[in-house]
Amino acid sequence: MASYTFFTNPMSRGQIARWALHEVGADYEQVIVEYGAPKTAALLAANGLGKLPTLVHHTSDGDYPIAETSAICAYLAETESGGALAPTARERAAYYRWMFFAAGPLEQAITARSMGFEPNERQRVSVGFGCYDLVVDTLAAHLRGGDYVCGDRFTMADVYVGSHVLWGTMFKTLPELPEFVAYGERLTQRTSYVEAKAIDHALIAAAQAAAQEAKV
Ligand SMILES: N[C@@H](CCC(=O)N[C@@H](CS)C(=O)NCC(=O)O)C(=O)O
Repeated sequence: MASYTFFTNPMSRGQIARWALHEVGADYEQVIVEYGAPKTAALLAANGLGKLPTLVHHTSDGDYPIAETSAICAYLAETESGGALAPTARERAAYYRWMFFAAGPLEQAITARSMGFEPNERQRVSVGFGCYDLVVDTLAAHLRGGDYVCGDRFTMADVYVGSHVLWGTMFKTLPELPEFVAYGERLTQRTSYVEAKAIDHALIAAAQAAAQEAKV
């Protein structure tokens, strides 16, 4: 049995988790979950939300389910990278701050805008992200200060934060600021990124071909 069972769909945040799995060289078996299909008991047992990605780590002490893409990334860095992609003491503040920033304010700001919600002055006080423009400017200012989230070294925070930046600039939910573009170019050259994307893109192409064939 592989060390990890990986519930995913190639057109999901599972792409981020796959990149993380490849960065640490984890041994995993994938379970493709079709959108709209009933959630299996195995997925729901691991994650009551039935959301993707969901990972189950099979260990000699038992099975550990883990969900939330940011948590999956952090877990893999700590558990599988021998410390290489986890933060050092000096990197820890930036690592956690920007990982949580991406999972919280950044994702909320993008989602709110894409669903047509722009908080007014009064709402900005209680909305966790404040306002979209400030979230974007704050992240860009941080990336201007170094090649990676923690400075000059790639860590797992870059898999998560970088995925948001790459996704956002590709789908125009983030502006194509020079800081975002340059950061994205550094990340997409990584072997693990290329390997992981190739798998998801092949799965997407196969699903599209099958759907096309079913129509004929
Ligand atoms: N907060 C979760 C969100 C996960 C999520 O919403 N996943 C979507 C795909 S990107 C999903 O599973 N959608 C299918 C469904 O809800 O049935 C995370 O960051 O992992």
